[in-house]
Amino acid sequence: MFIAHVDMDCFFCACEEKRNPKLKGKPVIVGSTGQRGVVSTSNYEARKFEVFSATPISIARKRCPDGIYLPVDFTLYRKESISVMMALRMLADDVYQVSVDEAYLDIRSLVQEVGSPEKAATTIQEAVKERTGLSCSVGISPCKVVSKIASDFKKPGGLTVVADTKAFLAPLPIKKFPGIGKVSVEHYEHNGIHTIGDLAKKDRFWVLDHFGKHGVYYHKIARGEQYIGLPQRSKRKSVSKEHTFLIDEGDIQAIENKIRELSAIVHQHLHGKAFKTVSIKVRYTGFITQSRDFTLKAPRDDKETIERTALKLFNALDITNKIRLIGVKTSQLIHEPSRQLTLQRFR
Ligand code: TTP
Ligand code: MG
Repeated sequence: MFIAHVDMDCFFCACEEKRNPKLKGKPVIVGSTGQRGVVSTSNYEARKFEVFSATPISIARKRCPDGIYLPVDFTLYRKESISVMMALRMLADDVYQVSVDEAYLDIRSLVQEVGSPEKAATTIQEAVKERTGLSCSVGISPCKVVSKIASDFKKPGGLTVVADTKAFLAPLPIKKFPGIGKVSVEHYEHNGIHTIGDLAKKDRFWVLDHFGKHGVYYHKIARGEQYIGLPQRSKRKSVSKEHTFLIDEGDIQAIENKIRELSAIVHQHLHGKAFKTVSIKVRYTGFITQSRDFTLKAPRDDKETIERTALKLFNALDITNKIRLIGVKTSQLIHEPSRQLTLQRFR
């Protein structure tokens, strides 16, 4: 099993630098600009001045008076985040987005295809760069907790593949475990546990007595005895989008335009998956509903095929009444090969 954790490098700042390349090379700080605000993030130039996420802006301005201070623009970051996730979905068997700038990926097939987890990590970084111009760090291991620690290991642009979990974790401070906060760290240190290796050396019952069930959870990971995977997700069988007109529509041109619009949305929601069947649904005034579908000879993953097929199905209908609702659906989704189809574009 190979789980990758992908985390964008100084994400908000990187988005700002992409929008305004003149910012590159200068210390940039994004956060609420008022005196009482805190820093959301800073780029690596600003971090040299000890300005980090959650540093009060007033302190940041003292430490880095020549920094460029920008307000938070979530609309921009959300847009970039969507593009990043689209790039990831084209490569992975499954993607679990956990925040605006990070995701876990099941990359079993990718590793097989490119030959090694290192190459898979490079492929991911290049794909994200090509699609968005942004840089990310990647950690790969069989356990999601370890992959998250690994992606943070050599930021920015980091690439860390963990072959020996126990050896990799041993020298790291216990606070590197996601979920072990300040209070827990004090408790662990008070009991002589400073590094993850210190925990691994202890007996399981001692750990249970001192740190409870949570402690045992981390203890097993520290010893490389437990791999935390990604939750199983049932694969979607179809992707569809419908539209109900405010007033029943009789203008064929307007309905065709709506079909084009719905096809584009369906295509976007497929996230690169291929499909074999395209269907339309038409509901007339009075609720009479018709649906038609067409199965292609071979799977396709492009918007034009959805649009063309949906329009053809629509034009073949004998329409005698106004239309209340129109829907476009793709089904017989191909989860694995579609990823390979799209992968070829990165080569
Ligand atoms: P992070 O991934 O923690 O940080 P980052 O991407 O800026 O930098 P790094 O290279 O170390 O990964 O968080 C992602 C974004 O979330 C970050 O750009 C801004 C936002 N954020 C906050 O708004 N407040 C916070 O306290 C943190 C930690 C992040
Ligand atoms: Mg980040």
